Amino acid sequence: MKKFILSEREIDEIKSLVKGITSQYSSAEDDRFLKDASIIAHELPKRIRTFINDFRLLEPSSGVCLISGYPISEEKIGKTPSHWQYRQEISPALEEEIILILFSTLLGDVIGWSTQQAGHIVHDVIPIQGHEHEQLGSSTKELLWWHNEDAFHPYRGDYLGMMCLRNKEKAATTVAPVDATSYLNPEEIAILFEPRFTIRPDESHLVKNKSDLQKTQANNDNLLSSAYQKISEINSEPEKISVFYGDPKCPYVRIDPYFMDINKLEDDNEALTAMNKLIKSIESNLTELVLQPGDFIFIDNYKAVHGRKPYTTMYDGQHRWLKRIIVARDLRKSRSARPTATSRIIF
Ligand SMILES: O=C(O)CCC(=O)C(=O)O
Ligand SMILES: [Fe+2]
Repeated sequence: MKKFILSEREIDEIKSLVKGITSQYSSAEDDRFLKDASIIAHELPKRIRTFINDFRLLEPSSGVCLISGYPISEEKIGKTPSHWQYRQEISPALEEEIILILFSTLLGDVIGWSTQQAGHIVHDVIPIQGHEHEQLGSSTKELLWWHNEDAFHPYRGDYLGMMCLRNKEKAATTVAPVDATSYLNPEEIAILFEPRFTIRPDESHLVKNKSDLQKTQANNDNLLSSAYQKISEINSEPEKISVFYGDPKCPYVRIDPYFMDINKLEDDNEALTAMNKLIKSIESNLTELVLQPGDFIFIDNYKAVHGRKPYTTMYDGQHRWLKRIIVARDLRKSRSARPTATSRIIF
C-alpha cells in the first residue's frame, strides 16, 4: 500500500487553505464550493498533489493509498452522532470534510446517491444501535463482507475515500488488491469477462434504510420515487454482468459476493468454479487496517475490495466515526441519472 505522512509544514499549509474556505462556506456540500474545489486543490502542498496524482495515473497494484498524520481535535469534533440522519446545521467536522473533498478532487469528481444517506455526498460511517447484525457499514457484530463499493450499479465510483475521526474500538477495515492474473488462468479470466453474473443492490440503498425525512417526502418527490423504483428493479431482476472488465492482462473488477446469489450459478458450473476460485484468492490476500484518527484512505474501486471486521462498541459518543466519500473520474458517465450537469447526486 502506498503511504504518505503529512509533515508539520504541510499540515500548516492545509490548515491555512481550509481556513479560507470555512470562512466562505458553511457546508462541504455547498454547490459553489464543489465547483471550485478542483481549483482550490491546486493550492494543496505539491508533495500531496503528486502522491494522489500518481495513485490515479499509475494505478498501483495495491489499489489503496493512505495519507496520515492530520491532527484531529477531539474537543472540536465533539461526540460521534448516534445516526447518520442526525446532522448538525454546521458540521463540527467541516474542516475535515473539506480536506477529504479537496484530496478527492485530485482523483475526480465527488458524487452521491439519492438512495443513500439522504442524498448526502459526505457520509458518516458510524455504528448504529439496532443495525448490529445488518450487512451495512453501521453494523458491528457482523463481518462486513468485502466488496467493491456500489458494485451493483453501472455508475459506481472509481474511488472510495474514508477519513478517520475516531476509532477507539480499533475496528479493522479489510482491503485486498484483485490481482487476477496471479491466481487465475486465462480460461478462468475469460469466463469472468463474460456477462454470466448478477449483483443486487447492497442494503444501504434499500427503502428500509431511507432517512425519516425522505420517508415523509417520498410521495411527492417523483425523482426520488423513480430512483428507489430503479433500485427495486435491479434488486428483483439484476442484469447479467461480467466480474472483470478492461484489459484481460490486468483486469478491473466488479464484485460483491454477499449480493451475487452465487448459489444460483449452479447451472453454470464453469462460472461457479471460476467465481469461487476468485473469491478464495481474494480472501487469502485480505489484510487488516485499523484506521487512526487523522488517516485518509483512498481505495481504487476498480482494482481493490474492502470490508470491515466485526467489533464491539459502547455507543457512548466516543464510538467509531469515519467520513466517507465516493469519487467518479468521469462525471458525464452518469449524466442521464443526474438532474443537471453540475448536480452530483445520482437518482
Ligand atoms: O467501516 C469500514 O472500515 C468500511 C465500511 C465500508 O465498507 C463502507 O462504508 O463502504
Ligand atoms: Fe464499502
